[in-house]
Amino acid sequence: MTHWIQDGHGVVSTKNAHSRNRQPRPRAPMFSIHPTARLRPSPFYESAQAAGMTSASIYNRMILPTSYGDPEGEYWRILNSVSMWDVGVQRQVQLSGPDALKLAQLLTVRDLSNCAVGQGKYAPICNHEGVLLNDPVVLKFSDELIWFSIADSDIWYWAKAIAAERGLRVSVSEPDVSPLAVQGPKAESVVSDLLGDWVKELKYFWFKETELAGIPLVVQRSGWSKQGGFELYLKDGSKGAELWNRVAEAGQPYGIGPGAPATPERVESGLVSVGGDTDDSTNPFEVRLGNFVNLDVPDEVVGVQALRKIVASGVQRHQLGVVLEGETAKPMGFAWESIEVDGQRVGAMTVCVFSPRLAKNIGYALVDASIKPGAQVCVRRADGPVSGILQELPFF
Ligand code: THG
Repeated sequence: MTHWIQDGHGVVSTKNAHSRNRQPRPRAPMFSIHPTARLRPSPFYESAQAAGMTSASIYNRMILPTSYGDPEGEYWRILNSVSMWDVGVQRQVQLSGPDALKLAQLLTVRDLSNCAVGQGKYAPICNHEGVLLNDPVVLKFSDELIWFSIADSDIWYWAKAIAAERGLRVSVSEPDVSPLAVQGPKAESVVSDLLGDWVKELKYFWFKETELAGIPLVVQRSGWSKQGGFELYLKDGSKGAELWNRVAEAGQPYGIGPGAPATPERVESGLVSVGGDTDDSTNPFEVRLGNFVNLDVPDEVVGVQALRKIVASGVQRHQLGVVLEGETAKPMGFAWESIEVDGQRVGAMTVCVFSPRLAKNIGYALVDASIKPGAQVCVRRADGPVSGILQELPFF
């Protein structure tokens, strides 16, 4: 049993098996986000605030709630029961018109020719040099209507530019669509109680359009965790609070609570954060996304020719897990931390977080391809060097 203690300053500590690992963190200066029309709240923003949101990040020029004051409790809830996340920042880039499918295929190096109507695919977008720009989930409604559910970069401009340069008959727009994720082992019970048993038949990444008491939705078996779950894409931004409340109510018997994409869970699970774990020269092979690249897509697909050359000449870096020595939680700050072997820089740690399951600080290493799992490394951390061991990903 875990007992959560609020110390009055937003710092939460716990009395459980791992309490020796937890130290009060230096208190961050309090600030609030200045409202401006440049920065959009999601339709769930008011609900997230009412639910006690305590921290947020910025993603696609929107506010992404990241915690409700109890990060470790929120982590265990995703693992053991069910959590609901405002991920309205996962914006949709809508391609519509006779050349929608053609544009979609030009934009991603994953082969979409076998993507069925009603199916989603995880589909990396690269630039002409093969550098990873984004890793959206593609949803195919028809050959003439496709969504790219994007990560954090401005794919609207990119898609519009490629469409214009290639003379395609397609309109690129941003529809009124905002995902609410329901993640965890009990997510299926919550979503089937809400929408019906048919959701149990949905295959991984497949989706269906539906309605919940007049709230228009797309329901997909997906989400940025490896604990299973669904994403409810709200198609009417005026109904955010209504959807939030209905999910919270349906989830109550299963112990649902507000949460967010959890860094410890995603790192343990080996999920990539494009922009966080990648830099302006990272290609998909370097960060374990090679399985989502088809080198035999047509030459006109943006980036594929560069990727063929990269494969032919050998991929220079790869992404491994790193387990650090020490049992005190020391998450990473804003910047990558240098990784050395025998005093030589071989790459960087791109994320570091305390893993509650391993009771260690773990992270990702983007290192020279010659550095293999099992290697002993030194990470130049903010407060001094720490040794660690590299291993294959995922951790779980
Ligand atoms: N859901 C939706 N949109 C999104 C995300 C999401 N847009 C932004 C961001 N997340 C995109 N990034 C990812 C990264 C990984 C996965 C999904 C979106 C993912 N990957 C699995 C894996 O790597 O194991 C499965 C991939 C597969 O087998 O196809 O789920 O979360 N709507």
